[in-house]
Amino acid sequence: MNVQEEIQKLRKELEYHNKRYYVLDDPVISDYEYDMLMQQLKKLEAEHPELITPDSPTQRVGGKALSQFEPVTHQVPLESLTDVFSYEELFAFGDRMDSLLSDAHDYVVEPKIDGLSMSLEYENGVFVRGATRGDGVTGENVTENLRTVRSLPLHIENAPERLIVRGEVYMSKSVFEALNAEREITGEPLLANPRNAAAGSMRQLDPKIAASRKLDIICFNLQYSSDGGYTTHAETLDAMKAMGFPVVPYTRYDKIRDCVERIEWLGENRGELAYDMDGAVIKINSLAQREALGSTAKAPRWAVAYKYPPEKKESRVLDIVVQVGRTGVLTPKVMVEPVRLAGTTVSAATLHNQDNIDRLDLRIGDTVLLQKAGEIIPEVLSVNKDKRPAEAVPFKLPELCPACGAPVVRDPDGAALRCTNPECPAQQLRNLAHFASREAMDIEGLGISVCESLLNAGLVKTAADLYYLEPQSVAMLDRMGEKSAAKLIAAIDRSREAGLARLLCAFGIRQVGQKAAKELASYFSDLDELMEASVEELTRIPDIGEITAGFIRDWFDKPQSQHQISLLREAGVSFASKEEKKDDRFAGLTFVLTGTLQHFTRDEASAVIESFGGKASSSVSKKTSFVLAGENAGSKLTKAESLGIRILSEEEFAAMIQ
Ligand code: 0OX
Repeated sequence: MNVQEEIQKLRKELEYHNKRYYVLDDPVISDYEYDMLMQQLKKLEAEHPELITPDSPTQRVGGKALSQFEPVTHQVPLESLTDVFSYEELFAFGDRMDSLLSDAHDYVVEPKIDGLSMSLEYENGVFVRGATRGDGVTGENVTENLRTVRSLPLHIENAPERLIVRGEVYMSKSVFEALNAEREITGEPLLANPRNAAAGSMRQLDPKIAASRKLDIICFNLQYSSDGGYTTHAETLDAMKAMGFPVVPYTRYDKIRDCVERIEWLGENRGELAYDMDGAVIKINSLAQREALGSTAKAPRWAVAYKYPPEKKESRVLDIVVQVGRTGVLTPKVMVEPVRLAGTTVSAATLHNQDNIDRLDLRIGDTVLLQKAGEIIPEVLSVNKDKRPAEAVPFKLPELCPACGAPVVRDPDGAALRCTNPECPAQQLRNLAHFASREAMDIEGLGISVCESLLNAGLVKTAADLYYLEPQSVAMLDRMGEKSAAKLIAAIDRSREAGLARLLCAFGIRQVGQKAAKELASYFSDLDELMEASVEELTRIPDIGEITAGFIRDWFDKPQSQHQISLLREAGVSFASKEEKKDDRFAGLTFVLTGTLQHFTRDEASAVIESFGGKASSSVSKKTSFVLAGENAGSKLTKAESLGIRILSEEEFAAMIQ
C-alpha cells in the first residue's frame, strides 16, 4: 500500500468510527483507539502535506483563522416557520390544507431543535461550503467553523453530484452544563443557554475556538439534490440518513388530529433529548403538494411550528438561603426538592427580594409552582396554600448580615437590603472574584473557589494584595501545586497591563460596569486625572449621570479606596488608558443651525457637532450656546440676537472644528 492509499484507508476508518460515535451513538472502538488512528493520519499528513484535503478528519480541529465572514447567497432560501400556540390554531392550519389541497395529504411531525440554522453544500460527496441562515436569502460563510462540528459528515459515499442540506447546529445540554461549570470555576461569565453558547462558538473567527466547543448538528431538510427523484419529505430524511447525516426523528400521520399525540409526547419527553427543543414542526409530507402550496412572503404555507407553553412544575421548599453580593445586597434564594424542569434539574430558584417573598407569602415547607424565566433561571410563580404545613411561618430577611453579623439597611430608593460593613467577608469574596473576572482584569484561573481559598488562608484581604502574592504560599493551597500556582501568578502579572477601562470596572464602583468604565477611560488618559475630576466634570461624559458621578466620587474619596490605589500603584499596575481618546471639545455645548451653509449640509454640520460631544438642537433658547448662521438666516437669528447668544459665521465654525 502506498502512502496515498494508507491515508485514504485511515480517513475511511475514522469517518466510519466518527459516524458510529456521533451519529449512531454506538461506538465500536474505544476513544483511545480512535485517538491512535487520528495520530497515525496526522503523522502521515504532516510528512506529506500535499496530500491534505479539506474533507480529511484531521481538518476538524480548526484551520486558519478568518478576519471576517463573507456573505453567501443561498441557492435555495432558508425559510422560516409560522408559529402556532394552541391546538385550535394547529387545526386551523389543517383546515387550510384541506381546503387548498384536493387530494389526500399526510403530515410529518418533528421536534424543533433550538439551535442555529445552517445550509450545507456538498459537491461529489465532499463538504465544500456551509453558511448561516442570515436573513434566509443571504447568510455568512462559516465553512471552517462547521468543519469542526463533530457530527457533520465531511465526506459522504454514493452522493449526488450536488447536494444542499439544511440542519440545525446546537450545543448538547451536557456539553453546555460542563462548559458553564468550568466557566464558574475560572470566573468567566456564565452562558445563558445552549443556543447562545452555540451562536457564540459559530461567530468565532478562529475555528480552533469553535472546535473546542464540541458542537453537533441535526439535519431536517433536503434543500437541493442534483439526483432528485424523491416524492416525500420522509423519503428525503431517510435518504439523508443513509448518506450519513444525523437526521431529525420524525413520525408520519394521515390526519392533523393524530399529530397531537406525538406533539404531546415530544413535549413530555423533551428533557430526555440531547438538545433544547423549542417546539414541534408539523409539515405536509408530499413534495409535490408543498410545491403547489408555495410560500407567503414570510414562510411556507405547508408547515407550522407548534410552540409549547413554558413548562411549570411543583416542588417543596426545603430552605430559604440569603446570599450577600458584591455590593452587600442580600439576595434570598429558595432551595427546593430537585425536579426536572424544561430539560434540567432544578434545585434552587431566585426570589429577588423581601417584597417578592411578601407578595407570594412564601414560607419554608411550602409547595411552590416553578417556571423557568427565559428558559434558564427558575422562578417561583405561586404558592399552593392548600399544601401548606400547619407549622409554616412567614419568612423575613435577617436584620443582621448572615455573613458578618453587621446591621442591614434598606436602600432609600428601592427594595434592596444591604449589609453596612465594608469589610464583610462575603462582599470581600465577591469583590475579589469580580476584580479577577473576565469583564474586569481577566485573570485566568482566579474564579470564586480560588478566591475563597486565598481569603481563607489569609493570603489576601483585598484585590491589591493579589499583586504581592508569593508563588510558594499559593502552591500550599488546597487543590493547587507549584505548576498551577506559577500559572496563576503569571496571569496576575499579565493583568498589570489590563488598562484603565478594565481597572475601573474591576473596582466594582456602583453603576460602573464595562460600558461606563470604557466611557470614562476614553475621556481620561489615566487614573490620576480621573481621581481629580469633580462630579460636574464627570457628568459631562456621555452615559454618566449625576447619581453615577456621585458614586464614583464617593468611591474615590473613601480612605480604603485610596489605600488600594496606592498599593496597586506600588505593585506597578498600569493606570493608563488604552481607549482611543474622544475629542469632546463641544461637550456641554448646544448649537442651533439656521440659514443655508456653503460647505456643509445641515446633517453634516450636526454630525460634526455630535462627534465632538456637542448637541445640535432645532430651537433657540436660553440654553443655546451658539447659533451657526448661514445665508438667509431668519427668525432664529433674530431670537438669538435678542437673547444675546453668540452667533457664529460659517468661517468661525470651520475654524472651531479644525
Ligand atoms: C428545526 C426545524 C426548523 C425548513 C423549511 C421550512 C420548514 N429547528 O428543528 N425548520 C424546519 O422546517 C423548515 N424543520 C425543523 N425540524
